[in-house]
This record gives sequence, C-alpha cells and structure tokens, in this order.
Amino acid sequence: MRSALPSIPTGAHDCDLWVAEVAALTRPDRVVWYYDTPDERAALLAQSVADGKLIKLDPNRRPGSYLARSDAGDVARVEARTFICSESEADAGPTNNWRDPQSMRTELAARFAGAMRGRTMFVVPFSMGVADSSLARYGLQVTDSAYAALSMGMMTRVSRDVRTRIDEGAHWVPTVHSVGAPLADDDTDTTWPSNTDKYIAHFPETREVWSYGSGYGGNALLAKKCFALRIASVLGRDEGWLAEHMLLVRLTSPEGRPFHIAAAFPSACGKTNLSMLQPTLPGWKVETLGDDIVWMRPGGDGRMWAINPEAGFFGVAPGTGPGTNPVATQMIERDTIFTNVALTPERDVWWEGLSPAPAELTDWQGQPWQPGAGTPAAHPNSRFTVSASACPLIADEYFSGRAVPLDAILFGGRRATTTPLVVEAYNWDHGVFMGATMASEQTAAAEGTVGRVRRDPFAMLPFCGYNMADYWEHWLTISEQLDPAQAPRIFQVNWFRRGESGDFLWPGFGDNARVLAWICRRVAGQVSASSSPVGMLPTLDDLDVEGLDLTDEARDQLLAVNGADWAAETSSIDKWFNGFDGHVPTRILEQLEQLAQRLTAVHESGAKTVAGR
Ligand code: GTP
Ligand code: SPV
Ligand code: MN
Repeated sequence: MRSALPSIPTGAHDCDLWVAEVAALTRPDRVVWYYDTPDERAALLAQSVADGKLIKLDPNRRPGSYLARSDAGDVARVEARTFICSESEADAGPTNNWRDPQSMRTELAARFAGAMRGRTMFVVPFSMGVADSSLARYGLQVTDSAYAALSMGMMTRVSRDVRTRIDEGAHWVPTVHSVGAPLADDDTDTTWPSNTDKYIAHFPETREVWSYGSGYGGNALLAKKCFALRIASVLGRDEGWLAEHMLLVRLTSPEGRPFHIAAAFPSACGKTNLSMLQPTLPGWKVETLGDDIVWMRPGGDGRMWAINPEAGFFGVAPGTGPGTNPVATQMIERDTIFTNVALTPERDVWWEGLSPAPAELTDWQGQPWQPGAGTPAAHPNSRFTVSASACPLIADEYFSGRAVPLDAILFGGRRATTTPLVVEAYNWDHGVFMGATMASEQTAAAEGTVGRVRRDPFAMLPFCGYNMADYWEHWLTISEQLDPAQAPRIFQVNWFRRGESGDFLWPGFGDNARVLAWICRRVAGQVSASSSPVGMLPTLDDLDVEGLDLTDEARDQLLAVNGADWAAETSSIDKWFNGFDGHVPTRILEQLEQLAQRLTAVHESGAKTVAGR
C-alpha cells in the first residue's frame, strides 16, 4: 500500500498509472471510469436513490430531478481550510493560507491513505470549454462521491473523448477528491458522508488539487473554483491570460448592436441573476454565456476575448423565483439536482423567495417545518445544479466554444453605503484599482460571519491561486496587448445600496438592464457622463428610470459620493495595502493617491456630497 501522494504525471500513458497510484493510496473497493453517458447517468442516479443519497422528486412536477441533503456541518466553501501550497510563501501572498508543499503532501497522504475504503472511486475526465476550442483545458477528477461525479457531468464537459485526448498526450490537471469517510465491512453509510477535518489543497507549481473531507460545491466539484480559478489563475499568469470569477452575457441593443459584458461580483452577489436577466427596458435582448467563471485573453486584434469554461450552473436557490429570475425558474423545472432546499408533501422543492410558503414542508435537514418556524426551510446557501443547455437564453457559443470580444467589465459587490449604483473608471489603471479595492458584505456562500464587509478584490479573494498583488500587476501588464480604443471599458456597480429605512434603494434584477443600457451607450459613445472624485457618473437624463417607483431623493442617494464615507474608504484601503509587504504595484498606489487628491479638491470646494447631476 502506498503511503505518499503520487507524484505528478508527465507524458502520454501516465494517466492510467496515476489513477492506479491514487487507488493504491486511497484503497477504494472499485474503480470506475465515469463518462456521463445517458445510460451511466441514469444508472448512477438510480443507485444514488437506492442508497438513500438522493431523493427522487415527483416526475410529474419536477421531471428528472433530485434532492440531496448535506450534513449540517458541510454546507458551504471552507475558506479557512483552503490552502495554496506554492514553493514560496510570498507566491501565495497575504490573502491566502499558505502551506509548504512537502509538509502538506505528507499531511494529506496520511488523510488519503485508505480514505476510500468501502467506496467506489469514480474517475471523471472533463474538459473546461468545448474540447476543440483554443482556450479549452482538460482535467481528471477522481472522487468517491457519486453526487460529485453526477454534478461534474452537468458542470463540465465529461466524455470518453477527453480521456482519449489525454491518452494521446494532451495536457491535463489531476484533481483528487475524497469525502474522507471510509467504510468498514459492517458500517452502514450515512446520507452525506463527510469529515469534520477538511483540506482544499492546491499545488500551483505542479498544477494539482487534493480535496478531503467535504462533499459540497466548490470544495468538491474540483473543476470549478479549484481548477478553473485557483490553478487556472496561475496558468494565466504564466501564459498571458486571465481566469476570473465573472459572469458573461451578451446584450443586444434595440438597434441590433451586440455588447459583451463580463462582471465580477463576490459569491452570492448576483452573477447568475445578471447573466440571465429579463430587461425591463423594451427592445433589449439578453443571451447568457456564463454565470460564474470567465477565461479571457487578448487577441491579436487588440481586443479581449472571453469564454465560459463551465457547462452548467451551480446557482443559489433562495431568492430565485418567477418575480426575480423567471429564466432560472424555467431552467430548473426539470433535470436538476437540488441541494439543501425544502421538500413539499407532493415531493417537489421549495425555498424562500420561490413562492408563498406552503402550509407544511420538510426542511433542508429533513425535519418538519411550518411558516413562522423561525428558521429558514431552505439553507441560505442551498443550490441548484443544472446543465447550461437548459437555459432558455443560452447563447450559441455554449455549443460552438467560440470566444466573444469584451466591451465592458464590471466590478460589483454588496455595499449598503459608499459605492454608487454605477460609476465608470477614468482609464484601465483606474479600473484595475476599482477591482483591486472592491469590498462586499460576506454571504452564506462561505463559512464565516454573514454581513461583515470585507475587501474582496476582483471577487477573487478566495479564488486567486497566487499573490493578489502580483495578480493586480498581471492585470496592468495585460493591457499592453490591448488597443486602448478597443479594450473593454471598466465600471463599478452596486445593486445593494440602502436608504435610511434600511431598504434597498434600487429594485435590482430585470431593472439592472437600465444600468447595463447606460454602460452600452457609454461604450457606443452615445451618452456623456459627469466627473466625480470616484469616476464618471451618469447624468440625470441618461439613466433611464422611466416607470420605476423611484423618488428624486432615492436617485440622488443611489449616485451620491459621500465625502465622509470616501475619506473612511481611502484610509481603509491605504491600511489594507500596507498588509501586502510592498508588493502593491506603483500604478495602483498612484490611483489611490489620485483618488485622495480628487476627494480633497471637492472637499475644499465645500461640497459634502457630489452627485452625478
Ligand atoms: P455564486 O454562485 O455564489 O457565485 O453567486 P452569484 O454571484 O451567482 O449570485 P446569485 O445571482 O445567485 O444571487 C445571490 C442572491 O442575491 C440571490 O438570493 C439573489 O436573489 C440575490 N440577488 C441577485 N441579484 C440581485 C439584485 O439585483 N438585487 C437584489 N436585491 N438581490 C439580488
Ligand atoms: C461561489 O461561492 O462563488 C460559488 C459556489 O459559485 S461554490 O461552487 O461552492 O464555490
Ligand atoms: Mn461563484
């Protein structure tokens, strides 16, 4: 039996060897290659139901759909147990948990030894992006979770063809996942095996991922955050491209001009919703390209070209309903795996925000629930997993794999104060500064205190596989390959500003199209903007708020730049930059300086608040 982590495969035939080595270490009962063919999928779903791991929903209400209930201690990403194991600590930077790769390998080997006893080890070959496209990357996920294998089948492009390409010598990223719950002969399995001891470990130099102890979301679907963001960000640094936590959408104006927009919002801050919004402005058309991850690279033409490397959506259930997101509501009518939502007596699903609460339910933990129970029926980070092909607005590029040229990049978060509804950066450096200094209220998508404001640069705080300050430098450098006239324009948005009553000032959802329309008009050079210390704001007539129940005062508040708030913001950014050991690029420090100067100039002119009107 092995007692060390297998070394890194190089060359054509090592994939089988590597799989054998992982099996020798983890000791599963069986090793099964999983290609997600319709027959394999049907069999694995049926087996999971028979094993009590999935609940089959009523086929007349929710055809082809299932409910999974996780362990109460395994409901979100675990950032404190997520590690970047680069050779040098400085390469991980102050925002990541660093571990020495050799000592982590030893620690992991002890956890993984025998970890799959009594279980089936699935080997899942997957492609990120359409397999033939130039930006595609391949990987293998080994997992002892049928739920993870089934989810990978929807979230990525899993096929025998990928295995063939790997066998023929294509580069691939090895990823290993165990729920960390071996079974002895007489053990009965639990519904959601997991371990209180968790590791989500990344080895940037050898491009490997080892995940132990959790079966949930980004901890377990290793192609997503672990590969497509943390490892891919390192590949992008080394190869001249960018891996980003962004949605990707195409808006076509009433005149028929397409605009491609990518937007980085932190977890549970509105990416899925914006990627499939139903515009409340007449004549605008939306096509969905992606809801969570974008890979982008400058083309020889001076434009930035982007793809969504994923094939499915792992979306937040609460808040998703016919009023807020009718497209997603339709998309998950069938062939969906739900996790940690409530179950109705008719064997359908329910969550807060879907519809008025039914009189009785079974909550996400399997307990009886009634309205007024005082706890949510669905976990706040409950999710749906569905193929992107089910999205009624899915763009052709999902099938062709073609990249799209970006017109605008948006940075946004949840900020009750400070950040205006929309503001345009003065230039690329200012835009990178906006991304670098984003802050947002923490959500239920990760373990931690919900509501606490934290800096989440580029919405990549939990997802950047190397030093965050070096990543900013990479963003600055990459612009040298862009034609300034054709480079994506950069904007900051905030749907979550609150008024004095504590309510959101902006209606959000489909009405966000009003902001996107202004952004498209800016890109097209059709509207002007007014300068403010923090960037360029819409002028009164250009932001279409026709038909909204919005007072003049609310509109002023939405676009207000409050001097005291921004003084606090700049000093907090300054303090935060000091934690980067002199790594922050000079061009970013200059942006902070310029922001402070613009704020001082306005202050000296006597204004407390400057709005864009
Ligand atoms: P991850 O999958 O964790 O990366 O999340 P996400 O960024 O895709 O967020 P998502 O679109 O799933 O939205 C998260 C929550 O925010 C849901 O409960 C939504 O209903 C809510 N939300 C999304 N857009 C808006 C908006 O414009 N306004 C308001 N008030 N809430 C929104
Ligand atoms: C996020 O947290 O940003 C998600 C969910 O998209 S997870 O896949 O669990 O990371
Ligand atoms: Mn996400």
